Amino acid sequence: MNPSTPSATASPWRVRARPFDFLLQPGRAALVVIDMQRDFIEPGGFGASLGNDVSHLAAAIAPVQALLALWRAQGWPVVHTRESHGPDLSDCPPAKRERGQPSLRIGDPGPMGRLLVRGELGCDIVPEVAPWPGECVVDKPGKGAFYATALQAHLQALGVTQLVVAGVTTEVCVQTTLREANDRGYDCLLVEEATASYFPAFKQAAIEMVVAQGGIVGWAAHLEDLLQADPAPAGR
Ligand code: TIU
Repeated sequence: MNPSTPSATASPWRVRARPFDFLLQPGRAALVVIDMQRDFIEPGGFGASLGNDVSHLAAAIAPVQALLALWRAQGWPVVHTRESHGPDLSDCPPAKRERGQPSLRIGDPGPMGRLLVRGELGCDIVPEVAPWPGECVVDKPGKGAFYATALQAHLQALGVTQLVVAGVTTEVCVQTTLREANDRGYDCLLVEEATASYFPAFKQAAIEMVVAQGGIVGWAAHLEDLLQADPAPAGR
């Protein structure tokens, strides 16, 4: 059997999580890696132009690598997203471009090319977690990965019902995507070590908001608990 083909008989993997265990369905859980782009993670990009200390985000790289290794080894679906705009910025609302007082705005030239513009170096995903040929890359003009993209159609075509979510930043694009996905009926698991924020307190608060009220938005798990999850025997 093609390993990426979901089997109705495959046992779920029981992952220790908050607010309660997450039963990961092999082949039906996509790994969604949000916006691991140079423009957010490296100096000189969009995140830095907003005045942020980008060094906080590097901590997510190795955990995302570990998740990618697991999903690729299993042949499960992987989705990468990029917050990005076309060169003419026709998909960038003026309200987004003109917000605040950044040192550079979306589309302005910086040391890694024009900020958040597709085709520029800064818009690329950092090499450590770069997409493999054939993996789905969703370019999104908003903070959420479902807004103005084909993500939902792609997931439906694959039979995906669960999302395991990683990437940056926790309280902006990750949280927006989690909320969009939750409203669309996906069970979402956020991997704590595989997400990061410019503001560690915001990261923690966002995680707590997800799992509060009985998992009002979804679940959160530690990376090791996901990596050590095993196929649960029937009935476990
Ligand atoms: N500024 C910030 O924290 N994040 C973003 O603008 N985009 C994403 O989170 N990807």
